[in-house]
Amino acid sequence: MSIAARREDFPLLATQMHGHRLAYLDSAATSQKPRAVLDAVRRYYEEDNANVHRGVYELAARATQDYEDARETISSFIGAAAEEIVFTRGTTESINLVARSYGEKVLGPGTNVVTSAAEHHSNLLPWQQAAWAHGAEVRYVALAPDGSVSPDALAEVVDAGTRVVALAHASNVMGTVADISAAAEIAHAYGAVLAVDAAQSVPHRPIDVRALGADFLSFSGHKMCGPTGIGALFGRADLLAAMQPVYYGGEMIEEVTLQGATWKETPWRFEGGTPNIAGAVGMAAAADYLRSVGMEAIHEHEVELANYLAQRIREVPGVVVYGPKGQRDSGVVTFNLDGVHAHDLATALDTEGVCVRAGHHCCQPLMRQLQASSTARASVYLYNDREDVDQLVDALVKAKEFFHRVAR
Ligand code: C6P
Repeated sequence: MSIAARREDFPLLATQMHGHRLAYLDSAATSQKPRAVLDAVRRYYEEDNANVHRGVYELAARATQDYEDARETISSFIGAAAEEIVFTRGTTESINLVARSYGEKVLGPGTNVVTSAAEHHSNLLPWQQAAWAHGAEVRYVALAPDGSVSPDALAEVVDAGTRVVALAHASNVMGTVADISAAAEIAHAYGAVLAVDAAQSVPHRPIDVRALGADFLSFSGHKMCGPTGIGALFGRADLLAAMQPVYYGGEMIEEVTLQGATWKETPWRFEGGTPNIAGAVGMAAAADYLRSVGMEAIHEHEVELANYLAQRIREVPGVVVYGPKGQRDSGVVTFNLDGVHAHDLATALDTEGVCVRAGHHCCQPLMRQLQASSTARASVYLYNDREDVDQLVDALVKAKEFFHRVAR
């Protein structure tokens, strides 16, 4: 299928922005939604809406079936079993859940969590807070110049006291991709678990949690063509089964007395309260949509486009591109224009219909290592094409001329 035809699946991409064709290059922040997802959510509300796991009537049974079918779809999308998928609000909540529940179980004085300075705050703060609450240490693996985490550097900091290695699969800033299987081997050799922040990988490449050796893996629906407010945590069945709930209340109990309570089996014990049923249905529709395009094809397309993008913006004098110097393996390209604040640049690009993100990208420690207060970031997805990239480059050249004229 041509990219032009694929773009037609995404109604919002037909929008004009400031009189220009929309070049949406911010899918690492959130992706656009195909009609298949919008239709699935609408169908759920129009035909099956009821609360799950409680009603004994037909409609409630249908809603429950939709919700549990969604779990099945999401689990098969990453090579897991259905009971290993906990629905959450997104990556942030998934990581907080693991850090609190698993952290409470394994962290204490003399133990450590290994992570890196390149992590998104959502994969840094939960681990810092969990470790410090239990008297454990947080260790940081040294980053390579391109911001990546090499297995050798990881092996330097993991030891017998390590209980958790928490790493991003794909960086939301640097465009680097970690060797997760190698990280898993290192973690497992010391009896630690590997918790993967897969917010930027599950939407973009084929994922098999078993092949990766991940023990926990977190991701968001909204970055993979699904709705906002829904995400998932994969946890190895034996690990989840030994963990305590984090959210107490309705839906997650077996029996409650005035003296205590018992919990449902996993994954339901982690899903206290009415879940985001429509969100789960939409996320599953998104996974089906991505699968129908093909995850390998999506990855190849993005890599080809990101390399074209990096090469083209490097040709603009005054542009600094961060991350890998050679071939890129993900769709994220971060850059700065000499003498222009990234926010000003992104605002100027917007006037030409180009959406890029600017700021610290929720990675302040990484920004300090880059010695940049902020950067601009373009990120591509399955619906982007060379026309988007060319529109960005033309807008960049125009912005550069404007800012440099103003500065003279
Ligand atoms: N990054 C970005 O523009 P949530 O917000 O929970 O869906 O995802 C958090 C998150 C965790 N890890 C990584 C690697 C991420 O990229 C993100 C979200 C967005 O880079 C919003 S800050």
